[in-house]
Amino acid sequence: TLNGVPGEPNWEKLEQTALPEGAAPISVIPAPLDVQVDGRRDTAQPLVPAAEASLTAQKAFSAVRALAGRLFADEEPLFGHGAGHVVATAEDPGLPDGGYEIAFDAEGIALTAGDEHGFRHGFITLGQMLRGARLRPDEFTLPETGIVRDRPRFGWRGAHLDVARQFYVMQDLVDFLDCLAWNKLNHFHMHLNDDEAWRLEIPGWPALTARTAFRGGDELLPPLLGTPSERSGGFYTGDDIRALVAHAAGLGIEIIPEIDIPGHCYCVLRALPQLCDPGENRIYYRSVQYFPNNALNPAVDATWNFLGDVFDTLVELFPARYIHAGADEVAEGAWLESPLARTLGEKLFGKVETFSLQSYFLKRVQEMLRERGRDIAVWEEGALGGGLEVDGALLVAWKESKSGRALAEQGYRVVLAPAEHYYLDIARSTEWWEPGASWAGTVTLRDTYDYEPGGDWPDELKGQLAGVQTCLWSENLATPGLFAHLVYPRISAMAETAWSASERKDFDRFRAIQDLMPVSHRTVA
Ligand code: TNX
Repeated sequence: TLNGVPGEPNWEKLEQTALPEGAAPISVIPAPLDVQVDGRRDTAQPLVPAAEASLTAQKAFSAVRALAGRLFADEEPLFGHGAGHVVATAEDPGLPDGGYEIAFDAEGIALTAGDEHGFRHGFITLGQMLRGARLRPDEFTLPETGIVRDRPRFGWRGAHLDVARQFYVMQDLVDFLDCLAWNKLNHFHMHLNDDEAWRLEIPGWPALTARTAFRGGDELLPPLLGTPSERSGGFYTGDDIRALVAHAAGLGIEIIPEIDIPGHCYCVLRALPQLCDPGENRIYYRSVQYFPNNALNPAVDATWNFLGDVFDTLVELFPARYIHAGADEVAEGAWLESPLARTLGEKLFGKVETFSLQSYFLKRVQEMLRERGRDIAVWEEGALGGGLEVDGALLVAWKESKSGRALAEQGYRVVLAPAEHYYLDIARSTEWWEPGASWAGTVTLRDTYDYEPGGDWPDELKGQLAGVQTCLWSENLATPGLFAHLVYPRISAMAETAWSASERKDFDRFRAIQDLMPVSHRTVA
């Protein structure tokens, strides 16, 4: 289901542009930090590891060889064993995390890295060079001499995917992870539930997935339009997640699971009525997306039993430091007419107020995660009403580019995902035929590319900027082709900012190379 063949029509109607004057003739995205190269090597041969490569280097080579084999299955292999361009490898613990150096000379190619990530990144760079040199030999080379020095700008180079509003089968996720890896992205934020569905099997709570994961199979929600397929519904078992986490780890990608609470829980409350306050017996608010009474109630004991089991499951399946607990878009008015919540609010704060109760809810979640050895991540609304304890908390800022700075000033660690630059569900242009949401305007490739994270932050706050990520909300992503259209190449534009030094960014250079990047989901298998 992958198609990275150059010459495919690019749906954003980018003409194929030439590499700008003075740009290094290598087809590498994201742009490396320092490139001085000359000459060209024969491109018929694949890249092969030296026999004496360390186990770490061998592991990275095998992972990248398999990755390229999946991404470009119809092409001549980029990596092999036996005859080819031998890549000598050496370890230098002095190199920065994930960084690498490649030296080209008459003796051959030598890759130096400080860790497995660095070797993987170096091999990906070499594979990208060789592939570009094969497919567009007039523009790109696998160099004869010179040096490439490279290291990532941010540690958090992420992509979020909403697997609640649409179900993605395992192969979809593997294809997407593979594309992330080729872009040197290393965090996959997996949005596992929303008002419409809950996608993770939780032992002891079968009604949750049975009643919510198959749209149209239950009275909770209307069926999806179109022909039912394997993508119309489903959920992930523990074994699915273990396999996915292992696949991602082999590519250097950490999966951050998100359980979106207390808001966005319409289907949970319908499937598990024991989580509702029985006194809250009428519709008294609707969420942004117009779901009635969709917030888990902190004053209902069963809420905490349920969440204990959910977090036990998450901690068992996902090794990541952070567990994301949502916290976005709790409707103003939530809990105000729940007698149990009113009593709790009066007791705790002497008043009943949605965001104070939200803060109480989230601090309790933060504590539950700490007891399980993990830290909490939330969307930026997690700072409302008193917020979280800043120690260890990570906030994902999405509302506008400036909101992240205010969160950092409060002491939080921040990931920037501003909708007007990094929301891939927003339409790419104002053309009448352009699919996508419009609430954040339009997000052109250039809007994504040009965003400068932390550009207006004072230096003393910059240490709190963990990195950047795209978000893909899937309400309207009914077909795989639409997914491809919205995700690529904007995700590569974000990846260049996540990885490359800002002075290395050059939109014209990026444009000339971007169609060599792989695309998942373009066709239906
Ligand atoms: C806002 S961004 C949401 C999602 C929607 C998205 C649509 C955020 C944390 N919440 O529930 O899907 O807008 O673009």
